[in-house]
Amino acid sequence: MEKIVDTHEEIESEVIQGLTSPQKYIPSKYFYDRTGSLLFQQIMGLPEYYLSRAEAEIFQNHGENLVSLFGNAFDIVELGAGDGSKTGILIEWMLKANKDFNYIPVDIANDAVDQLTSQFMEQFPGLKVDGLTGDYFKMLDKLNALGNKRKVLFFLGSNLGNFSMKNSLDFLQNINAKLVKGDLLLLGLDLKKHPDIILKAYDDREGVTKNFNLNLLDRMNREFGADFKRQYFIHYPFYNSVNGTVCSSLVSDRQQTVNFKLWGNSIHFQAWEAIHTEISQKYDKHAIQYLADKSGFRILQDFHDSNQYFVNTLWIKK
Ligand code: AVJ
Repeated sequence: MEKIVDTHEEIESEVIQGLTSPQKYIPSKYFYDRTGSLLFQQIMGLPEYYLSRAEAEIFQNHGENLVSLFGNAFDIVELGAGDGSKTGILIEWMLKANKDFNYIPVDIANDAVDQLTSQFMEQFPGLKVDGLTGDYFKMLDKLNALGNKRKVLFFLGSNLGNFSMKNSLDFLQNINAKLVKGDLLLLGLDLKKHPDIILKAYDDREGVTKNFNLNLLDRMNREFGADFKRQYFIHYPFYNSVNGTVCSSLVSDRQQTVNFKLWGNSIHFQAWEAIHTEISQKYDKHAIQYLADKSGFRILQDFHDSNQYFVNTLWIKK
């Protein structure tokens, strides 16, 4: 398995740039250290977090149909594979249909890739798994080296939603440029629905999502010698029904200064100043069509769960 790790300089400049900008932020990829990955797995099992169940339902009910559109021989590359719990359902369908394929999971969380690789090799004897750890963008450059079978890229779980619409478009165009005509992209996207349902998915009763969000600060303390006090920050997500964006933040409940021992920076917070930690975009048909059109893909087919909460949309490079 190959790893491309961000350098200390890259991490320092990303984190400090975020925390010294006029609107403070921490890039959401920093959620996924070991603790964060475990917390996200817990989130996927929460009653409020409908996304994972909806996608699993789609794969159970429509997986056979969906994988029949892949052809007979191809390589699956999954960006942001995580624990692969839903992908396993599609792999079962592909094995049942005797498809000839390799599976290449890519994730920022090293532990997740290691675990997924050993789990899938055990669960699916004969399946060829070859994982990669690192930032999506760096990993895309590896795609060329894969050989000339058709590529089927998976980007599931509404992971695209962590990008702004503009960055999503850039990213999809980037992906498109790395593919050849006829290659496929399977996206999992969360759809607009009643705002209360959406907000609750990011503000669960048990407070797991709150811990997931606050773990960012703990991680800064653990890895970069910061002295964030998590009790002085409030987990505050909200859903903007106008643009379809859930915006998650940590709000400083007082004036305070946080020091990063490792780098020697002091970050000052005014009372009620926020750190923006994540966006989770919700889509509709028009937005999805727009993204496909502008990034050089054609929509082959859409698959929905019974509630129409979520879509898996299969695109082909034009
Ligand atoms: C993994 C990015 C799809 O935005 O819904 C879950 C992460 N954040 N709860 C999402 C997340 C808070 C999740 N994604």
